[in-house]
Order: sequence, then structure tokens, then C-alpha cells
Amino acid sequence: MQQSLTELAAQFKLDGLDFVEHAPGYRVIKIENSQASAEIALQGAQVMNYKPAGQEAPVIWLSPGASFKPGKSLRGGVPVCWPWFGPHAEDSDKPAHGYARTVDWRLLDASHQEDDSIRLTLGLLETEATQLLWPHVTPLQLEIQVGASLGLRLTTHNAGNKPVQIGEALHTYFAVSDIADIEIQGLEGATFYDKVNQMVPATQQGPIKIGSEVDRVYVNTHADCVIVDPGYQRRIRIIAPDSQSTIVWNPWQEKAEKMGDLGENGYRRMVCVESGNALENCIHLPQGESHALAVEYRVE
Ligand code: TA6
Repeated sequence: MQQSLTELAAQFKLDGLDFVEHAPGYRVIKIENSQASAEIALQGAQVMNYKPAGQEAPVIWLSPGASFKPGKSLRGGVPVCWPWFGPHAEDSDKPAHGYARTVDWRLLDASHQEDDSIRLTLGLLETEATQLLWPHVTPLQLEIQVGASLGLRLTTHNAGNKPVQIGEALHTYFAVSDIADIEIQGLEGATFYDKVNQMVPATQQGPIKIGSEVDRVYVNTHADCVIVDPGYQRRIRIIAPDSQSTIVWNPWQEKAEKMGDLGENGYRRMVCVESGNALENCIHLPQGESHALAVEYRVE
């Protein structure tokens, strides 16, 4: 059952935590405290934005052209791609990147941590419609810790009676001062499959600089990535030891214009660096076992 704003406010009373309707039917959790501010949509458990105290620019980017529609993934923030990444392997009618990002979740717990950060736990709501897309019993939870850094932990439990294969990614849109000025470090020497070049594998030489459409799945790498942004005078460190795949995406101008929800020149202000397990790194999850994908985003 969906939680109403009134129920949420009655059940979860914490300083710095609030519940609002951002657009008709679009319920959002707001956090504002000494450490940071953030907004999280109950649809998709989607972090919409995050800004640590002292930063002028947000760390997580939400498109000014994002449309808040029930059942449609929001452009920006941290969409949760699960239980498959990209197109479904056998059935192209199933939604790209799975369904976790477009269905309702429930807030299960909210607590203050000693350092004044707030930790939320959300659980995906299974329905008849989700069972048609994914006929398995795999409860999914996302813990979100909003503090001086942003922590996310996506846990899949296989409560069914057979093994399942999971593809997943936290499809995070980071805010950048200008896409042409940044570089992404940490993937040097890694193998990637290039979606812009028929998935032909290649090896990353040096840090990534972006000057045209980039859409790559890097595999077998769990090193930290760092977005170096001279314009915002900051480095965003992405720590994701359980992620074997990193996806780097910027649609560039032409594709962005066709997409229609990136805002004017929005492609210049974002880059997706996604931590996950995709392609050959998909997770084989035996019955009775759990798997967690944890990330931390820290400004240096
Ligand atoms: O993660 C990169 C990617 O899979 C791209 O191929 C790209 O089209 C993007 O995600 C956005 O997908 P979406 O379904 O949100 O429009």
C-alpha cells in the first residue's frame, strides 16, 4: 500500500525530515540539517538531489526539464536500475533498466546517526504488475545515508526457491560546471564496451575527457572513480567496492535535444558515472542469499 504524506509524517518524526507533494501524486522526502540537504522521491526511491553543507553547487544533478509523472523515471538524481541493466536480455517489450525506478517504494525506517546524518531505509513495493515483469521473490531495499557524504546501499535478497541473475546500477547524474572541462579518473586500463560503437570492446587509455556522446560499460573494475571539476573547484570521489561495472554516459547535444527532458544545454551540466554490476558482471544469487551494492559519494 502507498503511504500518504499524513501517514509518513505521523510515523517518522525527526528533526530535519519532512514530507511534501512535489507535483500531483509525487511524494518526496526532504532532508535538511547541519550536514546536507537532499530530496528523495518515493517513486523509484530516487534521490533527486543532494548538496553537502558548504557546497554551492549540488553534487547530484536533477534536470530542469525533468517531468514528474507517476510511472515515468525522473531525468536526473539517482535512478535505481534493477533487476536488469539496459534492455531486457530476452524481451524488448520489458522496460529498459528494469522497473525499480518507476514503481512505488515504502519508507520503512528513518533514524538520526551520531554525526547528525539521517539514514533512511526504503523497500520496493511488489505488485501484480511487477510480478509480471519479474516472477521471482526478491525483496529489494535501499538504505540512503544523507550526511557530509551520500551513502547508498541496495540489497537484494533471494527469498525464492531458485537462483536468480541480477543486473543493477545506481545511474547517478553528477552535477558538473561544464562537461568539456572535467575529467574522470580511476578507469585507466579498464576494458569497456562502447555503446556508441556497436559494443566493440576497448581499453581505457588515461583519464576520461568528454567532447562528444559517450556511453560505455566498463567491466571488472571496482577502483574508486574521481570526477575532477576545476570550474566547481572540487573532486567528487565515488567509492563502490562491490561494483564490478562502471557506466559512463553523456548524450551530448544532438541526442539531448531529441530526449527533450534534459533542459536547455543540460547535457553540459551533468555526467553519469554509474556503479553497478552489468553484462558479464551480473550477479548470480542463489536462493536464500543476499547481495548488496554500496556506494559513497564524497566531495574532496
Ligand atoms: O546508462 C547509460 C544508458 O543506458 C544510456 O544508454 C542511455 O540512453 C541512458 O542510460 C538513459 O536511459 P533512460 O532509459 O533513462 O533514458
